Amino acid sequence: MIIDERIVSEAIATAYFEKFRDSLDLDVAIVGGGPSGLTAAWKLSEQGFKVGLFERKLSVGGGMWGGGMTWNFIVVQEEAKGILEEAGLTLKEFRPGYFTVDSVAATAVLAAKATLAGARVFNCMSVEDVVLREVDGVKRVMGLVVNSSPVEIARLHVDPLVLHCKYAIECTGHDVEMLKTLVRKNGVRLNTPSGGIEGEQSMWADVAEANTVNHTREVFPGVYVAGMAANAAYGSYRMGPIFGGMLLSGVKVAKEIAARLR
Ligand code: 48H
Repeated sequence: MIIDERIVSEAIATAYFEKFRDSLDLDVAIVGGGPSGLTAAWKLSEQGFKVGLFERKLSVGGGMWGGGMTWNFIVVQEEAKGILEEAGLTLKEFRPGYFTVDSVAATAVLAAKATLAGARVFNCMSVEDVVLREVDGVKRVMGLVVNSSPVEIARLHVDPLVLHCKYAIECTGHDVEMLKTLVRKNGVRLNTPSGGIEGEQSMWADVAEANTVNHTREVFPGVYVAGMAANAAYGSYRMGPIFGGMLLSGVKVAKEIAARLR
């Protein structure tokens, strides 16, 4: 076979733009590809929903690759271990109820489950804003405003592109970036005690893990919050490198949105 470079370029351009064009009307748009976003993408896609996941960085996985302090293992508690087992991993019990797993394997497996289930992952794509509409006096998020991450990093003055979704999931982690933009630009009230972003508190792993799941919910019409962003939005604690709450939050948000979409 003689390789024609032009066909290689044409193949990539065609495949990518077909994927993007087919993602202009999503059931669910996920902002951020950390463990909570990847788990939500996997669980929604496997039910046949049209899911797009937008990740600023070149690699998905967020804060999970590095385990604790770059020592590349994570800990998962009893309640969440079944999620990683379902993804094909074997976990090792360190003390009763505390399981360790290689963080690179865990991240890679979640990325594989999400993409193989059909989630459209757009890495190197930053969400810079949302689409807002007012229907019957109620404001609602209807989509995302996205830009190429290299454009964002170089601070080039290039306009973004836009897509619509039935629901968006805020999974941007500690920075809760999408919600911050929504509140800053539109002065809207969130479904939080103060109506704003409560902010993350210091370390209290036990409470934080439970709250990550409890606070996974619709925070503004059309927007659910999951993972570390749920803690930041509702003012809970951090938990360090135990990841069960992130996985359980991804499962919960997928379940709740799936019920609404049906
Ligand atoms: C596109 C964006 C944008 C944007 C950010 O931080 P993450 O891993 O998020 P979670 O919530 O799934 O997991 C949190 C976990 O990794 C963690 O930090 C823990 C457990 N910390 C405990 C502690 O005590 O510190 O991933 C978020 C992802 C990242 O990959 C970002 O690059 C991405 O979101 N992102 N993508 N557009 N505007 N903002």
